[in-house]
Amino acid sequence: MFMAEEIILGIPKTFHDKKVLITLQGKRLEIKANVKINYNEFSGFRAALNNGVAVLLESIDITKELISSELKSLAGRIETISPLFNEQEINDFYPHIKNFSLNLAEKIMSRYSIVVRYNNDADGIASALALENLPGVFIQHNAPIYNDRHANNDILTFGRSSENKLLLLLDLGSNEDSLDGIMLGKQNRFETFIIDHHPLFEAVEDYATVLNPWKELKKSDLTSGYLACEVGRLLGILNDSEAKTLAQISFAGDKSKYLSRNTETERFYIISEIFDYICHQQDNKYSLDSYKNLISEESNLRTLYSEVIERKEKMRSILLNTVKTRNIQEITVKIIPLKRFENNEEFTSMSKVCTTLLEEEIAKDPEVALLVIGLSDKRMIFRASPKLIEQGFSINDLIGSLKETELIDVGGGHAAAGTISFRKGLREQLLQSVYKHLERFKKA
Ligand SMILES: [Mn+2]
Repeated sequence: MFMAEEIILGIPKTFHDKKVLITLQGKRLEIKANVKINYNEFSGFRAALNNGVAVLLESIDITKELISSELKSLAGRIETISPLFNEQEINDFYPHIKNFSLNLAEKIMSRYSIVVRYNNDADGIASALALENLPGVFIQHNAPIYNDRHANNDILTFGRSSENKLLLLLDLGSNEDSLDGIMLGKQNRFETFIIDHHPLFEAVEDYATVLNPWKELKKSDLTSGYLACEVGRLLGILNDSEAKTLAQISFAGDKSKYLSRNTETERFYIISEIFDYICHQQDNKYSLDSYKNLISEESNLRTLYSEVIERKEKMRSILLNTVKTRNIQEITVKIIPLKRFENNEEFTSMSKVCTTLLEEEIAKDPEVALLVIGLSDKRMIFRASPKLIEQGFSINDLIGSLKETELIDVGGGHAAAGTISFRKGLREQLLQSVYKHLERFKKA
């Protein structure tokens, strides 16, 4: 009989003191489930036994009955948990988070192989950190969509086995342009779960289990990082104090109304800016662990933050010299030629360039109705000021109307931010369509 300290299959504690059948080097063994089992990159489960020797477990036999009884007790425990933050909107939405968590728990208990793809920004990273104790492979996803190229990649890398596979998309996947990738995954036995807060393309729900408050709230303030923190808490793999930190980093990163900047919260804004900065570096060597370590390393934070500030300064001076301004009705449009930045190795994130200009302009005049457009031969990045959004403007609507021109390949975003890509040569035509949309918006 093997015995050890800890466990378990991504849902720590739930199987504690249960007897579990395993096959170990060809032998069937019954063990107490208090064995620390770590999932190892799809090669199998590794159990650290109490003598300290790691053994590869070939299979673990967990019966349907065991799972359903565990799910029942998890459901009971979840019933008693209330949200991290006591807000009406959150309380109303909370049952959706509980449901999603139970669905996810069932897959984990059923030993699905898990691939987690998290968006490359502070919110995406906070989401991944909230769920890092799930037994799976975590991959930073450097695109706002999950398309068929990504799906093919996952099918090639992880799809050979006949096991059940789960793809968990964090802070991405809800939009129309992700539908094909998700469908392709489904045809290849990947079940997709999504935690996201970008505008939801409802057909995605036919192919994936989606946690996204957009449908109910039509707003993105409940960030993916916050939602993932609640899921982590409900599953018992994240404690409240870590959850609070990560949720607030995600609020800061996505400028959610649930956090405002003051001396007490400054720290979260600094961390989110650093995450946004380092995750875009071309030779990004940051693993989830190093992101996590940064949160508690005061001295590193300061060094990195001064780098961020320095880089922003440089960006500012280039911006001031290159931006073109025009006015359409009462809307100010500022156009940034991205070429100037794309050739500069320091500025790997063009979206950051656009956000920086937006923030600068809002700092100068909080009441400015401003649309920032980052422009290159193949893409446009949009950022809208709060005042413009207050007037009813939405970048998502703008992109919708650009899609009607059939000039763009992919595009998506929320009210305040979005990106489109298109073939070379269509830039001027698209820019005219943007102006037309702005004129129509003003008249409406
Ligand atoms: Mn987000």
